[in-house]
This record gives sequence, structure tokens and C-alpha cells, in this order.
Amino acid sequence: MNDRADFYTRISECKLRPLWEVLDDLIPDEPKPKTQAMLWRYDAIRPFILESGRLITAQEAVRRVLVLENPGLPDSSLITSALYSGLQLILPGEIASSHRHSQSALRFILEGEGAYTAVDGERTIMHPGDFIITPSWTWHDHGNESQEPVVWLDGLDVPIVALFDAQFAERYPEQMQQIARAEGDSEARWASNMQPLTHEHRRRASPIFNYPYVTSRAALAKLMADGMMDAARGVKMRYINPLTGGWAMPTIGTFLQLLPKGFAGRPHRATDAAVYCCAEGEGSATIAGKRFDWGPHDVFVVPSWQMLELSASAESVLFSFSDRPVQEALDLLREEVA
Ligand code: GTQ
Repeated sequence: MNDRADFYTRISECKLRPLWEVLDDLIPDEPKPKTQAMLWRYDAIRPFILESGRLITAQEAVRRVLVLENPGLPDSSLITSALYSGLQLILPGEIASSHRHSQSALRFILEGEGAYTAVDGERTIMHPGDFIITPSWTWHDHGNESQEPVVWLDGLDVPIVALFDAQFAERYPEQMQQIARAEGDSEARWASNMQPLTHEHRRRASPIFNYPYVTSRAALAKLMADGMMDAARGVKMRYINPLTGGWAMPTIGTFLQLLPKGFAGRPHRATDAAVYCCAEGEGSATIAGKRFDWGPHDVFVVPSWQMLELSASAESVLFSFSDRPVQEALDLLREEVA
């Protein structure tokens, strides 16, 4: 044993280390996520979000966001080991100035009508439940010309981009980017089950950047009324890039699901840790045996490979996002229904 300890010390000076001492940590038998199951109650954190609006302007903050930090990942500013999430506030009259970065971002609107986001030369007005994307390296700024505070959930692939040391960011020379196309242009061009005869769209990310809640919600309701029902997930759909049928963004998979009143879902698990946000309704998520009760705008996180059991006491809609597209692309994804 002493021989070994002495050997380890001597080789460490040459920046070497014996694999046999760390093999189980490097290649565990199954996922051992640092990410912990957790729920943030919107009622409890909303006062802090509004208080942040009295402490700092959107302009000074650049992005006035309270980051949802996972207790298993202290000082990381991360919600899972692969994803960042936070709650962003824009007060009436404010602008979050234009910038771009290699990280991809999504927004899921929680409250407030009438704020806009501009992405890549086009504006869209945001309504509660709308799902909006900001693909990698697209200019984006947000503004609130309404009379009420607007709050949304942000999701970014910060740690995925950091894994590759591929971070770039740039400030736009002015507060707001130049608008190049009329509002609704992308929707007409790409979201009408048609596409322009000649076009150049070179990104992997979807050319649609606002997926309105009214449209997605109506699709789920129609399918449920017609009998679509998964025993574990209710009626769950994923948002797509209409040009490819692939994910809306290459690194973050996004979903919307409808659970009928009285739903008691079968336990299921997958290797993609997921962030859920309740759009409407109420119910519970039992994660690895621990129960979390959720209601409107609450956010909860399900770590990789932990059993999730969803139930709903009222008809409910859950938005969720995860790193699923990356795991699929790398042949890593595993999932099962118990
Ligand atoms: O809205 O551009 O929560 O750049 C974190 C970084 C939001 C944004 C965040 C960002 C943004």
C-alpha cells in the first residue's frame, strides 16, 4: 500500500494519475447527477422579481434576471449540469438592449401582455404561454411598451457551449437592432405549412421564432379530445423546425404537454434532465419518490435518470426543455416507462 502511495506521489509530479483509483467515478454504472430535484414556487419568488425591478434598471443590468440555481450545483448559475435558466423582468417603458452570443436561448412567457422581442431583424409581440427562440449568434433585444410588468422564463445552453470553450458575445452598437422585416413575416413565410419557393435558410435552428400558445394549446386540446393519451406523459408534443422536422434549436429540446384533470401518470425516466414550467392548472411531480406540488408558473427540475410521476388535479399544461437534441445526436439518450 505504501509502495502505491509513494508511486502515486511520484507520478503526480509528472501530471499522471492511476486510472484504477478513479475508474468508478469516471465510468459509473449509471448516471450520478449532481443536479437535484427542486421546485421554485412562483408565488414565493414573484415578490423578489418585482423587487429587483426597484433595485436596478433593465438598461444597467443588461438582462434583469434572477437565475434559478440548482442546490446541487452551488455557485454555478445552472439549473442542470447542461442548462441555465432564470426569470427575466421587463418593466413598462424599458428596453433590454441588443446583443448576440453563441449560446442559444429560449423564452417561455409567464405574465404580462404586449412586450416584444426582436430577433434577427424582426419583432414579435409576446403573450403568456408563447415559446420564443433566440438561435445562436442572432441579435436580440426585448422591450416593454405595455403598462404592466412582463416576466418570462429564460433557458440557455450555457454549459454545453462552455464544454467546448466556444463562447462568443457581442453588443449591438445601438440599443435596438435595425428592423428588416415586418411583424408576422416569419410566421407567414415558415409557419403556414408552406415555404418560399426560393430561400436561403442556413441555420439548423428553426426559422420560426415565436410559437404562439393559442396554436399549440389548441392542437393539444384537439388531440386529447380525439383520444390521444400517453400513460406516462399525457398529450406531449415537441416543438419543431418546420424545414426539417427536427428540434426548434440544435441544443435544447422543447415540449408542451396537456394532462387531463385526474391524470395519474406512470413513472418514467430519461437521461435528459428537464426543466418544467406550469403554464396552467395544478398537480404534482413525484421525482425519485419525493413529491413536489406545482401550480401556475412554478418551475421544477427533474435530474437525469430519476423516475418522474406526473399527476394533475385540474386540467394542466406543462412546458419543458432539456438537452435531448444533443443526447440524441450523440447516441446517448435512454428512456423508459416503468
Ligand atoms: O435575454 O439575452 O437569462 O443573454 C441570460 C443571458 C437572458 C437574454 C438570460 C441572456 C439573456
